[in-house]
Order: sequence, then C-alpha cells, then structure tokens
Amino acid sequence: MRTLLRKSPAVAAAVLLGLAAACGGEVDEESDGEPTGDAVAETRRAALEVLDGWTDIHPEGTGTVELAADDDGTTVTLSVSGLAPETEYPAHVHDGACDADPPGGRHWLADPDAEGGGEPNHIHTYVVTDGEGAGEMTLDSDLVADDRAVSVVVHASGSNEQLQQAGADRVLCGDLAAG
Ligand SMILES: [Cu+2]
Repeated sequence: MRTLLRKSPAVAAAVLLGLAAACGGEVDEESDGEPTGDAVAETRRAALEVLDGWTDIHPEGTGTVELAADDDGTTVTLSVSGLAPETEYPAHVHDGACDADPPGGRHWLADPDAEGGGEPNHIHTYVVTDGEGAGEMTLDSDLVADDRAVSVVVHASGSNEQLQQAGADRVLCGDLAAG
C-alpha cells in the first residue's frame, strides 16, 4: 500500500525558505536597517505623494500602493487620483527613498548583478486613469520583492507639455513601510 505522507520537495523548500526568513527577521536587531536582500514576509504599503515640479500641475495628486510578497512572487496593488484624465502612467518598484536624488533612486532589480535584457528583472506596471484622473490596477509578478525594494514611483508617460514644465518624469513617490 502506498503512503500519501511523503513530503514533496517543493513543500520542504517552502518550509526552509520560511525558516530562513524568520531567522533573518530575528537577527535584524543587530543590523542598522540597511537592506540585506532578505525576503520580507509582511505586506508593505506606501502613501504616494506628488513630487517637486508636479505639485502645481497635479496639486490633488495622491495614491496608495500595497506590496505583498511571498515565495512565489509579489502582488502590487496601486491606486492613484488627482492625475491627468485618461492617461497611462508607468509605475515601478524602486530601490531608493523618495527623498533621494532622483526621488526613489533606481529600479529595484531582482538580480542586481544581471546584465540588461533577457528575463524581466524589475517590477514594472502601469495605471490608466479614468476621465476624473483616477485609476487602479493590480499586478502579479513572479519576482519576489525583498527588503531592497524601498519605494514605488509613478512616472509621467511620453513627452508632453506637462513633462517639460515639471522638468522631471517622476510624478508620485511613496516610501514602503510595513503595516
Ligand atoms: Cu521607475
């Protein structure tokens, strides 16, 4: 008679990863808060705020983003309002804080050492606003956003008058925090 109690390698690996994440959390007290590339179990959120240059153009610009990462990937839920109507805005997970220069730093890369091209290496999406300048989207990425993922940046799309007026293509930024 066959036993149904054998452990699958996938389950064993998931258990090991879970333990590794838990251990990483416990030794965090000794770190100075610098990103380590460790997985983060909790959901992180950010309030998106209008960046310099865009405060006059989109004074009501605001939004929220939620990043839920587990061993299988990351779900990004993005909501914006107060932007231009019926416009597509690219949004990315970034590796710097919103008070960095430029705001949000660079793209978060799943493999920071990878050469360009090939497999997708960063979490990029876009949100399309409705007639009122509001929009929502949800993205499921296979990439696991670790603690090097620091912020989410919403960019202006294409080249237009507003873009030139603002002098920068970064419209909104939010620093990710647990909770
Ligand atoms: Cu970006």
